[in-house]
Formats: sequence, C-alpha cells, structure tokens
Amino acid sequence: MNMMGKNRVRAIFVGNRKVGKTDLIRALQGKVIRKGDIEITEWPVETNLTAHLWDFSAHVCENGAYRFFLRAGCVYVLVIDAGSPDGNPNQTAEDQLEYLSAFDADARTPVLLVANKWDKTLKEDRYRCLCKDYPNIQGFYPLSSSPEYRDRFVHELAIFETALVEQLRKTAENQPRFSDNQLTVIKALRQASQQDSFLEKHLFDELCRQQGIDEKQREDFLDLLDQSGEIIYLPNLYRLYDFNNYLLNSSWLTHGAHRILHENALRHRHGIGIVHWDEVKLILTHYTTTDEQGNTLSYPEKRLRFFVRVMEEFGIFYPSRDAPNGKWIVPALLPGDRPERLDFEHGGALRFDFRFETSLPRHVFNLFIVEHYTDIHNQQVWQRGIYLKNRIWPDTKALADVDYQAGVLSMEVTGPHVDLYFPELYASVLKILKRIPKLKCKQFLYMNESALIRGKSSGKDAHANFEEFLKGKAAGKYEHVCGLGTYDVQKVLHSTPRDMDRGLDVSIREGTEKKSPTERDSINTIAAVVSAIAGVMTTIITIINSEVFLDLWASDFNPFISGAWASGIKALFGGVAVFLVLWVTLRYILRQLRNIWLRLRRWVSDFRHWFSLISKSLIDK
Ligand SMILES: Nc1nc2c(ncn2[C@@H]2O[C@H](COP(=O)(O)OP(=O)(O)OP(=O)(O)O)[C@@H](O)[C@H]2O)c(=O)[nH]1
Ligand SMILES: [Mg+2]
Repeated sequence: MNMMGKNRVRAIFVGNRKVGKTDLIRALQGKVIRKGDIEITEWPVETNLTAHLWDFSAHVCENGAYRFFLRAGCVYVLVIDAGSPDGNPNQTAEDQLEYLSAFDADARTPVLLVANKWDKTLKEDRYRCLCKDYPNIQGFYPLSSSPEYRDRFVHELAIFETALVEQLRKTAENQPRFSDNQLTVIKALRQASQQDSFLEKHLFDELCRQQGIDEKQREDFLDLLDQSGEIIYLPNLYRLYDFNNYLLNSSWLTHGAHRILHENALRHRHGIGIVHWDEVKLILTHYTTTDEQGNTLSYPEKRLRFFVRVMEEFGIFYPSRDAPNGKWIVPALLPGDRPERLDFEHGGALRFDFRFETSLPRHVFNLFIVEHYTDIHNQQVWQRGIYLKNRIWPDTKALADVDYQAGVLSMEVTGPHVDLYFPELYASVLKILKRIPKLKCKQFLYMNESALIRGKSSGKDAHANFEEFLKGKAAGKYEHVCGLGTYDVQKVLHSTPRDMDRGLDVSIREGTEKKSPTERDSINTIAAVVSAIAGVMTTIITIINSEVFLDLWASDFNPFISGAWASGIKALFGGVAVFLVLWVTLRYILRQLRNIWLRLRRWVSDFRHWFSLISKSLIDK
C-alpha cells in the first residue's frame, strides 16, 4: 500500500438528542460534505490528514442505529448534556460507553468525553469518575458549544480541539493511507451510490483492477473503506451469508431501521415487540425514497435478508428461538412502561439479584427476553421487565426486571416448581454474562421469612451473597446465618431434601463450566446410606434367623412369646427390611432417571438451537 497517500480518519460524535453534537461540530468550522441521516463534515487537520466528523440526526441516535457505524480505527466523541436538570447524564453516558465498547473488544478506540452546556452547571466531580471506570476515555472536556457561549468558552473549546487533533493523528499513524488510485476508486464509488445503494462485488473488483489494486490488497482496502464509512463491509456477515453486494449508502440502513421501528401498524397491533418476515417485506419492499443528496433508496426483497442480518448483528433485532428466520424480537418496539396490573404473587417467592459493579448493558436484558419469550405470560413484557409462566411446570411463574440506574437485574420465582424454574432462569443469565467477561456483578439471594429458624427477623430485605450461600450448601450445611437470623437452606431455595443436589447445581455448573463436587458427593452419600441400611437389615435378618435367637424367644426367659410368635416377628422384620431396601433403591433409580430426563431435555433444546442456526445459514445461502 502506498504510504505516501492521504489519510482520512473518522471522528464519530455520539450522544442523545439535543445534547449539542451539531453545535460542537460547527464550532470546529469544517465543511459539510454530506447531509442526510448522517451529516459528514470534512475537517482538514493537516496537509495529509483529513478528518470526517460524523454527526447523526436525532432519530438515528434515538433508535440506536448509529451502532451500524461504530468501528475500531475511529475516534469517538461522546457528548453529554451537563446542564440537563433531570435524568442522570452519567447513566446516559455509561449506556453509550457500553454501546461503544460492545464494538471494540480491546477497548482501544479512544473516547473524548464532552460535557456540553457547561454554562448551565458546575458539578464537575460527578462526571470525572467515569474516566476511572472506562480506561478508553482519553479526557474530559467541559465546555459550551452553542454560538452564544463560544466566546465565553473559547479556551475550553481550544483544549478540546487540541485533544481531538492529537487523537486523530495517533489514530492515523496506525492506519494505512489511501493511495491516489484508491482515491479514484472512492470517487467512483460515490458516483455509483447515486444510482444504487449497493454495488455488486464483481463491479467493485473491476474498479479495483482498473486502478491496479490487486486481489491481495483488496481485503485491506475494503476494511479501510469500511472504517472511513465509504462502504459498509462486515466481513463475518458477508462470509457467513455469502453476500456479494457491498452497501455504499449508509442512509439505506438508517432509513430502513427507522421505517420499521416507527411503523405505526407494528407498534399498535403487536405492542409486544415482535416483527415477522412478512411484515418486514410488506413495510419495506414498497418503500422507495431519496436521501438529502437525491440518492434513491429502495428495498427489493433480495436485499432484505442483508437488512435483517445487519439489524441482528447490531442488536436492533433479535432472532426468536422458535423461528430465527422468520420472527424477530425488537426491544425498541416493546412497551416502555411496566403494565399497571401484574397478578404476580410476591409473597413467598424466591428473590434473586444480579448487582452490577459497572453499568448494566441493555443487551443483557434484551437477550434474556429473547431467551424466555416463549414463556411470556399474557404478553406482559416491557423494555425493562418480563412476566413469565413456565410452559412445562404448572403454576410456576417468574418476574424479572432491570433497574439501569442502580445496575440491578432482579428475579422473583414462585409456584410449586421454583426449584426447577429458578435454576433454568439463573443459568440463562450466566450464559449471557459469559459473553461479556469484563462485566462484574455480585449475586444475592433473598432470605424468605418462612425459612427463618432462629433469631430476629431481619425483614424482607435480608439477603446472602449467593456464592457463600452455595459454598455452605455444598459443604452440607442445612442452615445459613444471615443478618439477625438463621435460615433453613432448603426452604430458602424452595427445595425438599431430595432436591438439594440437583437443578441448581446443574445450572451453576453450566454457567461456570466448573465441575461441582456436590452432585458426585450426594450420589456417594446416597450409595453409602443404601449400603448402610442394607447392612443393618442383613444383620437383623441373620440374627432373627439364628438358632440362638429362636431358642431365646422360645425359652423360659420369655414367657410371653411362643415359637409361633417368634417366627411371625421374624417374618415381619424380614418383610420390613426387604421393603426398606427396595424403597431406597427405587427412589435412587427414579432420581437418576429424572436427572437423565432433565439432561435429555437440555440436549434436545441445544440440538434445536444448533439445528436452527445451521438451517438459518443454509437458507440464507
Ligand atoms: N445552553 C446551551 N445550549 C446549547 C449548547 N449547545 C447547544 N445548545 C442548544 O441545544 C440544542 C440542541 O443543539 P444541537 O447542536 O442541535 O444538538 P444535537 O445533539 O445535534 O441535536 P440532535 O441532532 O437533534 O440530536 C439547541 O437548541 C442549542 O442551541 C450549550 O453549550 N449551551
Ligand atoms: Mg444534530
């Protein structure tokens, strides 16, 4: 690659609507080169380095559709409204930072945190702590960008500008430069995007060939084009589904997403956040529009698979487990508010919290909804909560919700099969969290009042660190001391003694993938108990069968029991012994069969999951 060419680096300005992103970009005095859902301002940094400042329109920010364009190799400028009287700008910033880091596995993409509208506030400390939690934040810049305050904040604006230039330079140093030939291709791509939002792969190859860009260089060139926003190129997606058209016009995605998310019929008819393939087709195939530069945006059916895959890739849609190719859950279409009436019985329910040390990313709960949506009770699901009724175990219900401000995901499970349903829900959260190892959370189990054995009740908020609770349980403790009281471990877990070694331990093993000794220990214990009982019974039978024993019963020492009585007692003892041995063995066999059944169900569900994934990729091909 020609290292003498020109460098273009993208700075992406993100933040909620009306925080002052556009004013901040205007303050940098670049030249607007493209308008539409994404306004791109060209800002000359130095002779060989031009920055493209990307500014998203309000609806793109609102839908979260700016996620399509977040890439490593950019600089992010996160703008928050420091003057906002209500809400929690810190929380908003954390949500945005989570989104940013979701597309940057190494957390290397630099972020400049701008607290705009500083003219309205002086509370600096509450933002600075964010810099400690997110190491990719390079600096914190309180300022005011609107024209009326620019004179007052000229110094602060200059500090921000210098920092931005430094980050752009650093980013450019790690990037190959565009050669003149490549710039010619870019020009042609821009022209082509006016005719059609997509360019067929063979035409792109032809353009490259004409400019002497050989096949070996083409993959790097595509990455570079994607980083600079000229083409949307997502290699994994293209490879997996064999897409052979490159998307040239980013507005095609933002317009399509906006159209689906704001389709009235969808919002009102379902109100439960589900979109079917037929609806995607119906809404988009007849939709043709032009963006602000006069480019035509059309959505023929052959392009819609690409559309939904990109939506899935960026967490706007989630494929439903039962029909991953035909039905999607769209969290943004779920009702925002908790239903007024929920008939969930809180009394006696098993309560559990995942408390996050950093913020709780939104996709964690979205994935939880996707995982359990077939159990949704009376369509009672909203953006922050879900009411479930298990389809297999009768009358067993769960209520799960999130408090983003406090960073807590809570669950309550009630009904006769809590001991089975809770492990299932718990395991699914662990499975989701496993994908985001940097997320730290603590788990707390609440103590049920009815499980109090001794001591003063410590109220409904008495809880235990779940890890310690489990350690105690694994060590065979049947009591847990917590707060002012001592609690019955079995009752807290809603389990009977026979349940103590299954369900929960199985789910924990699945979640942590560590071999828990508990199940093995309990099987050993059962085996030991069975052999002990059998041993005792054999001894009794041997004794009552022995001549000495019979003689003793029949002797003068025993005036009350005759020989006939003695044989009767012998038969009774023998019968009880055989019954006990059979009973214990049968229970053990039944329990093992039940474990096998649970395992089989899990395998079947895993198999269905993998099968649907494979069929999904085959159908797309
Ligand atoms: N007081 C004050 N108001 C500001 C400042 N910066 C911007 N505003 C006002 O905030 C409003 C939104 O500014 P924009 O720059 O359009 O915000 P935006 O983030 O681009 O908004 P959207 O594109 O709609 O998401 C306008 O009314 C501005 O005048 C500031 O520093 N101080
Ligand atoms: Mg704006």
